[in-house]
Amino acid sequence: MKKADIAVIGMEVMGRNLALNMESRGYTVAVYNRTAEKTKAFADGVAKGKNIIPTYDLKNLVDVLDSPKKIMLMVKEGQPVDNFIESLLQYLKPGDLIIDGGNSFFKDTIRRNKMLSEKGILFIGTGVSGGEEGALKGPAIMPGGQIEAYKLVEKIFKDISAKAYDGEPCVDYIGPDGAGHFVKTTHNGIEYGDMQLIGEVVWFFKNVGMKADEIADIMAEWNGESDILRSYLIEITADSMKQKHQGSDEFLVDRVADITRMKGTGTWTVQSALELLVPVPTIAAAVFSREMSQDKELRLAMAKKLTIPSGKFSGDKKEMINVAHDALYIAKISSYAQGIALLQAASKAYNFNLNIGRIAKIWRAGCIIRAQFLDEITKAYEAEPDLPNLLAAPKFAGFVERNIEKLVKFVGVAHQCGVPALAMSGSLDYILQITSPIMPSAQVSALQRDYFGAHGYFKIGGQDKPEVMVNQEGKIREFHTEWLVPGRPEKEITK
Ligand code: NBP
Repeated sequence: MKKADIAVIGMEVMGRNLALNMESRGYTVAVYNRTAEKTKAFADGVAKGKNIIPTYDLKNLVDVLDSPKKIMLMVKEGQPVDNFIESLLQYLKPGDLIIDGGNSFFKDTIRRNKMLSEKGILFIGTGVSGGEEGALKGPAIMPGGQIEAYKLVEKIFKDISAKAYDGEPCVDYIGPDGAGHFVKTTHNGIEYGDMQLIGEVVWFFKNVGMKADEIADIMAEWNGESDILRSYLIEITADSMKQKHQGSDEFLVDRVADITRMKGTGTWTVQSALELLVPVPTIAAAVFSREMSQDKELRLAMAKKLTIPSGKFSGDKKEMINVAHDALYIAKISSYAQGIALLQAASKAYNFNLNIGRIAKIWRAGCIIRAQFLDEITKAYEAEPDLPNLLAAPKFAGFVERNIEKLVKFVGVAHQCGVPALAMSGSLDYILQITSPIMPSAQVSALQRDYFGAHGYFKIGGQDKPEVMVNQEGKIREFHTEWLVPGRPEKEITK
């Protein structure tokens, strides 16, 4: 019997569909699942007659594989991944490869990579994005690990991945150990941001009196061939908003509870951002909004206790739709700028050696945030690899300068109408902060910290000289005021 080229462990939607995808590209795939019934149902169902070998114990799974063995885990992240790695180890030899394709936490991936490489086993932690359909027809794949490990599966990954409009496969070697999972996690954080931003605009439209199908039409227009907002998420918003509630004339969106659950990657993105000191207000707003959405009982109770006065929208609806369009685009640029800044900081901190232009390229198709906008990001980083921030790219900077007042207007009008817009305003304030040579709030809090805690402060040359004062050797000069001493003398701190 022909040996299998690769194995997939985990027969839930992702594992099943990836196995089918691989088989459809000419590979023989061995499969295994903890609960044997799922393997059997798969083998007797859609996999019947295909080059898919069902196995019911791990030794058998490894035996039917060609060497070096390539085994892809598509199971729930966390302990199940560690358990499978431990069980597989007894059957593997140096040079064999384990791939974790689930949404694992990147620090777990770094740990597993280290542990396995000490035993000579290669390990890839890879993001696989695109959900159920992507796994079957072509996902975006973000593999991290040893380059020699990637070489073992490069062809398979390229064959099964989505292809961008120019035919390029949406997969590329991301970097060592946890790089792939970090990039996938950040991709999901950016996805949270996109979803929240779109949700806030849709909710605003609803609050100014538009019906779901009317909003669906606007979204469909925004997904037009050459529209700057054209993206998968806008497309599915348009499609899902038209859906009627089964057996009634109501729209489904009007009957769906305002509770968005989450699995963890958005939270990990924000946690990493906190650890690496990178502000990601839009992504954090998306996570916080999901948290707030889940406390339905609290909101129901609070709505009875506190009535927030709000105005009614009285402006021109058509004009407001155009305002919202450009406001959403700017908010999106801001959100991606935050996500990319996080990738860059992680690249430095963990030596991931990430190439932002190439990562944006991978995201052009297959994944949930796919959009033509990503092409612009790739071009921006190809033209200027050392861009200080995405917002500095001439094309984006120009658009923001010309249209920022629309985001200002959107946030203002939404708030006047009592519509929360945490992510939209987070995006706006991020732009306002990052372009402020002097952040007044920081000046005030620096003084407060020195006053109550003698934490010291730096100085600038004056309101017209925002650069921080340095000494002759170029070192930043630090000062402290003796707040409680009469005359409040100031002294320079020398370390
Ligand atoms: P799930 O995330 O629902 O995981 C189901 C699989 O994990 C089954 O094979 C199940 O075995 C196995 N499993 C569990 Br649960 N607990 C286990 C344990 N203690 N020991 C051994 N196996 C265990 O499946 P999925 O939605 O196909 O996702 C697979 C991976 O891909 C996950 O990491 C997920 O985060 C990631 N991912 C999912 C999507 C998506 O759209 N669903 C997209 C991108 C990435 P059992 O059948 O015996 O219970």
